[in-house]
Amino acid sequence: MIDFSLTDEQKQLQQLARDFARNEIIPIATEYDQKEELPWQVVEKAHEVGLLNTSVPEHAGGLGLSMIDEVIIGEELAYGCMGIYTILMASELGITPVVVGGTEEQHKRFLAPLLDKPSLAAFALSEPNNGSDAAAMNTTAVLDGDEWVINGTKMWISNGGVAEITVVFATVDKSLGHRGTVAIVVPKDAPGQSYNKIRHKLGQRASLTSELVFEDVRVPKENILGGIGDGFKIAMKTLDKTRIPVAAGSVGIARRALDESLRYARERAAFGRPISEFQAIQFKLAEMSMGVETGRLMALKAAWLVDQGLPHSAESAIAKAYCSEMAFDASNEAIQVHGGYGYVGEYPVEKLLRDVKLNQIYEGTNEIQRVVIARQLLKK
Ligand code: COS
Repeated sequence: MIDFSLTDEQKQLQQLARDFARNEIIPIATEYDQKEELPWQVVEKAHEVGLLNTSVPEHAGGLGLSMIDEVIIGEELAYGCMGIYTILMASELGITPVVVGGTEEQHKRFLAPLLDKPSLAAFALSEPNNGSDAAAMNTTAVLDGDEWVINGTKMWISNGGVAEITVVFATVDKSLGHRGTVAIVVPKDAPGQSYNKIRHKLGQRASLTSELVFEDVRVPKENILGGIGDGFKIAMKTLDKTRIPVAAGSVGIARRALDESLRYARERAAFGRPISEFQAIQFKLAEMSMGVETGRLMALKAAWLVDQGLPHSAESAIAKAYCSEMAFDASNEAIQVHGGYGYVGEYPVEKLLRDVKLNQIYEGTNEIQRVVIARQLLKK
């Protein structure tokens, strides 16, 4: 049986996230984009209303929301601002490897404290010289008695430097390739960590993106998730899940592009009538609507597979790549509908385009998504 309706709880969640975007995100989005600053008050408010760290499992005291729930929330929050949504989304990204690769005891130890106060998590895989080839990581982890000693530099880390916990992927022996990798939880207060905020990003400027430096950082040996050799696979299993919220966020951006275009097209007159009466504009609106509808279905289907415990690598890659490209096109067309006004900051559409560009790059470039999809096709 196929049922496209949301449950009453899901409708409430959607309304909560929609109100949150309208009241807490949209009013400050431009300001924080211009300031290139993380709006911590949004993290506090999200914690207060229950929209932060929602994937922490129930046995660790969290809400343990399903992936479908995450998709519903993600579309609404990104409608407000993709950069601000990235702060919350990246925290779920930092939580997911603990959920995927950790024991119940580790879930309680690392994730329960995140719920006590407004707190963020982070996921540190990419390095200055390794992005797509994630297994080629150079950050090292050496077991010294009862402690791991971590050295190296991680790059492009969302929430890097402010997160309470960071899951760091490292190698114990580079010659072993992915079989030498480990995933280790590093608390913020472990000495030897420093970070550099990356400035002058094209978009998503309200989210903090950092370079993280680890110099002889020592953590207990019990902070490893899984065992030696599991790091890369934990990262892959994580990304198979967390690419879906990127897809959902992209749908939110596209819906915003559509709404802004509809509003403007009704107001703006040319040749004696509103531009919404011209087919050239109507077709753009119709294309955007087609994209929103198809993108949302893809994101929901991938999420449904996750929630059913079914294989979902290809579907999450399809949703991520399709939705981010669809939303890029929708934002681009929204600027075109707005003409010259779309090109300046007075209207929000230029920001949509700047923000959505990153959705084609982070959590695996869209070229890597195609690699994942093609490998699944050829495996069959
Ligand atoms: N789930 C579970 N295991 C997986 C997996 C997945 N989705 N993908 C690969 N693996 C396993 C493979 O089965 C293989 O295991 P065995 O050696 O035991 O058979 C191992 O991992 C290595 O896999 P593979 O040889 O396919 O790895 P590659 O080095 O060729 O890399 C890609 C595969 C390119 C897909 C991977 O490096 C990738 O996703 N890169 C992008 C990273 C990324 O998204 N970065 C963004 C960071 S967050 S901003």
